Amino acid sequence: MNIGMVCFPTYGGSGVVATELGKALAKKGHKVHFMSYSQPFRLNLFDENLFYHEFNVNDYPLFEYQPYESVLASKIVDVAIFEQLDVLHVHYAIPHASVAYTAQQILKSKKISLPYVTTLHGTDITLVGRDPAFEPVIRFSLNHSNAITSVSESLKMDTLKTFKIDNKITVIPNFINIKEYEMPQEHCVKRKYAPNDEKILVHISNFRKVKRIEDVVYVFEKVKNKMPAKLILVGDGPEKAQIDQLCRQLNLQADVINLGKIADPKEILSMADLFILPSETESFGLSALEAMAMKVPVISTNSGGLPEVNVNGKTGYLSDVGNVEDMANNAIKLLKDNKLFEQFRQNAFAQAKKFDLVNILPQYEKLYQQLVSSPVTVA
Ligand code: GMT
Repeated sequence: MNIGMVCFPTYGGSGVVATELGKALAKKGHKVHFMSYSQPFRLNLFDENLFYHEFNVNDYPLFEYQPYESVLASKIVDVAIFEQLDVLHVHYAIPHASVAYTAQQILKSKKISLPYVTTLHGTDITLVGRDPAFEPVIRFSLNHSNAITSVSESLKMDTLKTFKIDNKITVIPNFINIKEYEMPQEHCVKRKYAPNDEKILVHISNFRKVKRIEDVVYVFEKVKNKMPAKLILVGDGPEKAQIDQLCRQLNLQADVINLGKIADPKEILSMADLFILPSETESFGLSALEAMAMKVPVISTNSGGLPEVNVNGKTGYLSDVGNVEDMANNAIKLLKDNKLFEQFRQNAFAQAKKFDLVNILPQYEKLYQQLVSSPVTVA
């Protein structure tokens, strides 16, 4: 199949899912055409069957806001015609679902059929999508998607609660390629960050408010009061400066290591003892799954789709949003009990295996196949 893939190229779960999906489809012989304004950060263009079509959104003085949607729709039309796309897969509803609809209508006028799949990732529904200003456009473009997928049952429920969707929503969870996590990782860096064998807590995100990174710091402070520990923060974003300040206020700066943006966090995760994810809302929590695939138990909130990934008392612990006391107690309990900790590590890995690529990829392929075999009418 010739598959068009649209995603945001920036650091974020939706871009990771789109890129890893595209890479896996390309390995199976499909031709995958990415369209974006810059290269998605995990995309390797030397891989066979992967293509990248960049577009520029011109900064004309008349525009206070650049016409991203129009340029992207034109790019989709162009790529669909010249690469003979069979199906288009857009990630993150805003604004990609309505852009896909526009492109589909333009192609229809040229008697070309292009079904599109919209994958809902999270904040496109739970945060940004809640803005009533988007409602008519999101509802319309989702109802006109030829298929909608959501990354968790929880996000599906949130979508149905927020928007009047008559269309079917199929849950296809986030995935990892477990084989890549079974490979031995480089461990020499552990000595660098934890020279005295301190426990290592890790948080990875794009540092937005919704991640509640201050709770990561408070949990770490409580853990550090009980045992030697280090906190590794991976990522960058709007909350970063405030978090640095908080670490200084709490006099933790010597034990907090900031690594900034890292495209592939496997090496960092391989030296982690615990992964901390105290998000306000989290539709799935891909970073938690990546940690679990590396046998790292997860201390998280119970919000959104997190309970579908992190099993309380088995692969980690779940607490109410903001309950740093509970999160810290759970972390300390696990870190102090070697036998329990080892059990959680094995459980985390076993749970992660359920989300292995080999189980998830066929679900996307089946969906594309269904759309291709019943094309949209181009009358
Ligand atoms: O919030 C992020 O970290 C980025 C965001 C995105 O859409 O780029 O992530 C969302 O999509 C991921 C992939 O499907 C999910 O695993 C994350 O849980 C989800 N984030 C939130 O719901 C906050």
